[in-house]
Amino acid sequence: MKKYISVMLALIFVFSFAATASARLVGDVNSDGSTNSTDALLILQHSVGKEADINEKYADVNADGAVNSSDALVVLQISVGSYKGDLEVEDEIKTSFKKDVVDPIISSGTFTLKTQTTVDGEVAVATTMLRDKDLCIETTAKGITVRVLTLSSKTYLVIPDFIMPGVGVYMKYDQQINPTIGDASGARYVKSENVTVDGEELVCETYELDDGTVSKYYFKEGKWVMLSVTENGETTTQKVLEIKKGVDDSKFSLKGLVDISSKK
Ligand SMILES: [Ca+2]
Ligand SMILES: [Ca+2]
Repeated sequence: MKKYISVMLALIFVFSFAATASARLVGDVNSDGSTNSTDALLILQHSVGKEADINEKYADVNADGAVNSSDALVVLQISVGSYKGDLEVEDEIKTSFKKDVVDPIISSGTFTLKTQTTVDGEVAVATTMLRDKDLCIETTAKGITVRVLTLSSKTYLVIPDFIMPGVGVYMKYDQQINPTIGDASGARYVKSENVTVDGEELVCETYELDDGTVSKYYFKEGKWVMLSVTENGETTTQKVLEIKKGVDDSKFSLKGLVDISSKK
């Protein structure tokens, strides 16, 4: 069964970033930043079989499937300001990075996902490990490492270096923690687009669940670098530092830890 992780938890915080979709000018077939008679001429030359240095994908300006004088006419209308349609369009691209890069690891059911957020200017790193139905989320913030562990549906809070380095404690945690790990087969592909995030060119794939949850997967050169999940109007964004199959089994053990659950 495919598993879907829409992260995460009160431990994980939100940071904001600026993402802009890249747009292009309609009819700018030579990509020089303006739509003018040069573009119209290039389209005409191309349409009569002459070699023209154009982006063919953009040359079908009226999107009727053919490149011909009708497209050149539209470009001329744009250049003289008499065109009524959109002058800029989103540069849409189809990819399947999520399917190829992310899904095989997530659906394996045993994986490690290392993410990073920034809280009040401080970097917080979280490592999420799923081992079948058990989950471990380890965060280090301000030098303190904390682990939230679920083992056979019981939740524990572990502070591994509480007493001294290597000597830790744990307590049973009454509060039910529900990281959203569910069936992702209902996630519907919405679109892919080129976006610029903090000056970096990324590919963004958007997926939506029936309950309205929107997940955006960002990739740089095929590598998964960021995830943002919007649920009930709240967006959580995390940088992805690492994703791989397998977990560190020692993180799922309470062995050697002092149980302080009963002490109030
Ligand atoms: Ca041009
Ligand atoms: Ca056309």
